[in-house]
Amino acid sequence: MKHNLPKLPYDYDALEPVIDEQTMLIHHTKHHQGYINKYLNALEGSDLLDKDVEAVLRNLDDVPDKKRQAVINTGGGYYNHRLFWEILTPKDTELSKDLTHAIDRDFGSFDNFKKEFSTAAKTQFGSGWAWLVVTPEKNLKVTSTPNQDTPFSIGTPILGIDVWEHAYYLNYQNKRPDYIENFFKIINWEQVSKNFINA
Ligand code: MN3
Repeated sequence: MKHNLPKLPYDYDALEPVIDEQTMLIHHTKHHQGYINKYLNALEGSDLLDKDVEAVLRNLDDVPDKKRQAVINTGGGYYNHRLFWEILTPKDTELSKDLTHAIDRDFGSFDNFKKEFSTAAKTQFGSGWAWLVVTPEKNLKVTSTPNQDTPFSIGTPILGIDVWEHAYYLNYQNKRPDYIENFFKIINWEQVSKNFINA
């Protein structure tokens, strides 16, 4: 199958002022493209390239030992950013009733969820991601991962925030908490609600 850099569903400057045009351009065309290129290199000649990267990451036991860490790093970067672009939007969107109910059930309230997610994002030491995942029991859970690790061992991610400095440094420098707070203004809740149904 083809492993192309996915087109963004909006312009590079569409998420300003939350995320600036230059950050989006570099993040998409350099970082994300770089992970895809390195993933293709790591698995060159392997029939694992016939599968979608998500299927490969969900079945890491099928990856040869000496390629596994490279797949975790580069395939993770490939997959994580693909999800990240999808769950952002410049438009005002709303959570579905189902997702609202599930958040209330599992976190008590949307505010509690936001607090827990933001704390996970703030306290992820160094580079990584914070996630909202759907567990196999269909519960919502907040978690975080280092580097480009994916959260599949805990559940299917439906929302994630990239807290690598490359995601925010031009605009926010060391102020990761401000980036996280503003991130909530550009979440595509329609897409997250779809992800919730499909998880
Ligand atoms: Mn990134």
